[in-house]
Amino acid sequence: MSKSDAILVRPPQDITVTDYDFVESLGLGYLVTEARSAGFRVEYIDALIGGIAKQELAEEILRSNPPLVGFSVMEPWYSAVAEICRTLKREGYEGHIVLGNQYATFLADEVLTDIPIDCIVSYEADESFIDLLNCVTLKSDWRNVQNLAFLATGRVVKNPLKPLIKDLDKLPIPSHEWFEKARDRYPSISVAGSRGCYAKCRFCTIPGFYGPQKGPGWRGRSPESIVDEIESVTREHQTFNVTFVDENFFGPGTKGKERVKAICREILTRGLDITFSIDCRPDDVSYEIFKLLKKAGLRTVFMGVETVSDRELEYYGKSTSRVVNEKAVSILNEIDIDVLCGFIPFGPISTLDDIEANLDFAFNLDNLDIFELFRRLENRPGMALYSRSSPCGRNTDTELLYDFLQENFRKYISGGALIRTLDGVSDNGYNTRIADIKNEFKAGIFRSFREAIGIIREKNDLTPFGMIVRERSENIYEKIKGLYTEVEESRS
Ligand code: B12
Ligand code: SF4
Repeated sequence: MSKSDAILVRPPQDITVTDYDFVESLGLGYLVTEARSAGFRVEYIDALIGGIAKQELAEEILRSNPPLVGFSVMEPWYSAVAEICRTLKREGYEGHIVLGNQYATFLADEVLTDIPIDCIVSYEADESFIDLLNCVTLKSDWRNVQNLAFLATGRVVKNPLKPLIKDLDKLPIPSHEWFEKARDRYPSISVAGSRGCYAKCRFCTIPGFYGPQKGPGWRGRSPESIVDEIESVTREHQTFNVTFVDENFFGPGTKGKERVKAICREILTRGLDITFSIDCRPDDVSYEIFKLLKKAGLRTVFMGVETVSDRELEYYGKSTSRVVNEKAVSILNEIDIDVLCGFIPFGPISTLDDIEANLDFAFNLDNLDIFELFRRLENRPGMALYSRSSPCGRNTDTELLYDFLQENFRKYISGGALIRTLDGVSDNGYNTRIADIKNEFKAGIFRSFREAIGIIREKNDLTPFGMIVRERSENIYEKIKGLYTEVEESRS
C-alpha cells in the first residue's frame, strides 16, 4: 500500500530558471493543506525548488505509487509535465493523473488529447480537488465532480462549475514546506490576501480564469485574517519579508481602499516589523494611502503601466491613461517606494511613436526590470484578446511571425547590447537598478533602437506589429524582414 493518498507536484522547468521562479507555488500550497485538513495523506514535491529532474521525479512517483498524482501546469512547465505523464503511463502507473492551474484550464481540449492523463480540475480548484480525491481514494465514480474536464469516448467533457469560494477567510494557511529550500534565492514568503480582479484588461488571463464561475470578480479576505496569517508565517519561518501574490491588492471603489487602510492599521497596531510588496493598478495609487502603506512596511510595488499610449490603453481595455500612469509613478517616487512598472512595449496596434514614447517613459524611471522593454503582447489562452487556439506547445502562424519580429528586435536591435550590458551586472536581470547601467544601456540599446526606428520610419511609416498581427500578410512579413536585414547589414 502506498504511504500517501496523493502526491502534488510543481514540475521542473525545461527553460532557464531565474531567482524569481523560486517563488513558492501558493496554489499547490493551498491544495496540500486543504487535502490534509480533510484527512488525506498528501506528499508535496516542488521539483523546481528541490532541483529534482524529470526522470528522478517519475521514479519517485512510481516508487510511492499513490492513488492520485497532481501536477500544476503553467505554460513553461507543460513540456516537462507532458514528458513525465508519458513516462508514468509507459512504466505502468495505474493511479489517477490530474492537472490544474491556468494553462491546463484554458487549453483543456488540447492537453487532454495530447497526453495520457485522467482529468483536469479547471479554474478555482480548491473544493473540486477535494471532491475528486474523495472519489478516487474511495474508488467511486469521479466523473460527476464539478469543474472537471476529461475525455469520454474520445470527446472532451466539461462539467458544470462550482460558484467561486464565498469566504476566503475560511481557507487554511497554505503549506510553506518548500520555503526553507527556496529562501536563499527568493527570501520572501507568499501570502494571498485576495483572488481575482475587478478590472477586465483584454490582455490579462485573470478575468478569464475567475470569470466563468459565479461570484464577484475580486474577493478579498478580511484584514484580521490576512494579518493573522502574516504574523503566523513570518514567526514560523523567521522572515520579515512578505510577497502579496494578489493580482490586484486593491478591491473596487472606496470600500477597496478602506480595506487596504484597515490592513495597514492592523499591521501597525500589532507592531509587526515586516516589509512587503504588492501588485496594483496605477489608478489605485494615491498619496494618502501609499504613505500609510509605506508606514506599514510596503517597499516595492509592481504596477501595470502597460503603455503610455492612450490609444493602446483603450485597445487593451485598461481604463487608465498616460496622465494616470505618470501621476502614479510620481507619487510613488515622492514617497520613496520602489516601483517596478509592467510594460507591453510591442502590441498589435503599436506605432513607432508609441514605442519611442514608452522607451522615453521607461528610461526616466528610477527602477526598471529591463526585460520589461523586450516584452510583446503574448497570445495567451484565457485572455480576451486571444486570437485562436494553438496546438499545445506550438505557435500558430501568427505567433511565429510575431516571434520572428521579436527575435529580430532582440537580435539586431537590442539583444547583443543587452547581453553585453548585463554581463557582470546581474545574474538574471531582475530588479536591476537602471541607475547602475544607465550610461552603457543608453549608449547601447537605446541608440541602436532609435537607429532602427529611424531606418524603418525613413523607408516606410508603418506599424510593423499591427500589420503583422492584423493582416497576417506574407508580403508585409517579407517587407519587414527586409527592413531588419538592412538594419543588420548597416551595422556590420
Ligand atoms: C506567483 C506567480 C508566479 C510565480 C510562480 C507561481 C507558482 N510557483 O505557482 C512565478 C514567478 C514563477 C511566475 C511566473 C510566471 N508567471 Co506568474 N503569477 C504568479 C501570481 C502573481 C500568483 C500565483 C498564485 O499564487 N496565485 C494564488 C493561487 C491560490 O492561485 P493559483 O496559483 O491559480 O492556484 C489555484 C488554481 O490555479 C488551481 N491549481 C494550481 N495548481 C494546481 C494543480 C492541481 C493538480 C490542481 C488540481 C489545481 C491547481 O488551484 C489553486 C487553488 O484554487 C499570478 C497571479 C495570481 N494572483 O494568480 C501570476 C500569473 C499566474 N503569472 C502569469 C504569467 C504570465 C507568468 C509568466 C509567464 C510571466 C512571464 N512573462 O515570464 C511566468 C511563467 C514562467 C514560469 N516559470 O512559470 C499570468 C498568467 C499565466 C498563465 N496564463 O499561465 C498571471 C495570472 C499573472 C497575470 N495577470 O498575467 N508566476
Ligand atoms: S492586468 Fe491587472 S488590472 Fe488588468 S485585469 Fe489583470 S489583474 Fe486586473
